Amino acid sequence: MPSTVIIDTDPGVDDAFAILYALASPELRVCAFTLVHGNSPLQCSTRNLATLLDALHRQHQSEGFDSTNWERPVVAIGANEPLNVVREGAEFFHGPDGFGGVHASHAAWTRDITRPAGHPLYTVSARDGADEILHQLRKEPANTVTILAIGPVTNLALAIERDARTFARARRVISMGGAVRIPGNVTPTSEFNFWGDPLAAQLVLERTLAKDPEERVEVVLVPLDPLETLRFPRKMIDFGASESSIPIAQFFSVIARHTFDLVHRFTGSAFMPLIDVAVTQMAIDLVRANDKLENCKELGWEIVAEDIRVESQGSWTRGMTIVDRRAELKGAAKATAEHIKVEKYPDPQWTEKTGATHVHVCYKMDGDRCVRESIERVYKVSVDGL
Ligand SMILES: [Ca+2]
Repeated sequence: MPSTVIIDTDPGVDDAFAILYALASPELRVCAFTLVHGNSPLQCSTRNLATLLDALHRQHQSEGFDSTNWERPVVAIGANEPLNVVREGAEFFHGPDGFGGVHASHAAWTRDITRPAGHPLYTVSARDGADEILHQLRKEPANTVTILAIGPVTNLALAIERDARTFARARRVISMGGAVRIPGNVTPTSEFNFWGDPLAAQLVLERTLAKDPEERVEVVLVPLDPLETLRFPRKMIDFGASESSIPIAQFFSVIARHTFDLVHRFTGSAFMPLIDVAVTQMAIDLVRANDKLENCKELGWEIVAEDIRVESQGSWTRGMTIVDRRAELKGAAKATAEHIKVEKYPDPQWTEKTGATHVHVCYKMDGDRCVRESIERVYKVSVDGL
């Protein structure tokens, strides 16, 4: 049985590939996309998803794929602002429209989400993103829907605020966010998604230890930490640039070229971590692992439960993921709030404040396998065949 997922996204370049990988994977059934501000403003997120799904439709047509049996996921337009900070995008990285300038260079490809939708690959919801998340969680059996959060988690926080108990019907949240043991990517301390809505991130992580057990949600965090091993080759761009290539590779080549060029210019690397793809990989691997996080070890994941808190205010540390490592200095194996309490650490500012969490943090993954499998499924060729 495939695992049902909601993809909460701010479609930039890596979201695009993560989405294509999810839709190409028999382990997953995507029931909804909820759109959020992030890499670019909400209207760009919206247009990018519509344009991406239309490119996938062209791919299906080129394969003679019959979409009459395609179970159309619903698309819901969500939050256009973070909860307590001013929105700032990542146009620098993902291009002026979040998709490498595709809407200017290939305007004929541009689509938008319009109501009522008549697209073969999706329907449009009248609900906003947060309500759509709650609607799907009510509709599906409890503990069966996983939320894949690959943008700032504003929609998730709003859903929690509206109905925490329904939100807790989620099987788990898999969130790309934070930089736990390493520096950030948008500031020295912070990763883009958590920086983009730090209060929402903290509120989502706090659900792991909600006072009312009926409101608790498991959260798996994929931070920047494991992603140096996620090396997507520039060959993907060259492969898609050929006129004879398949439509989806051509499309991805156009939207991702700017970002690959940028990474190459700054780091000299011909590889790029398409970060959000790791979340899709975790969702797929959990199906292979019979839904058990501990079984994911055999698939190359190193997962540690930690009390992670997100700085929602700081002038220099906004969005920073904080773990108390003081007990480690004292020779203890692990610095959980629990552990420190036992030792009577005189520290009410940390241990007695609300906001502690119990998050499953992925510190290592098999990046090579993720690159190989995702390219094979989306492009239908092996990495060596690119
Ligand atoms: Ca994203």
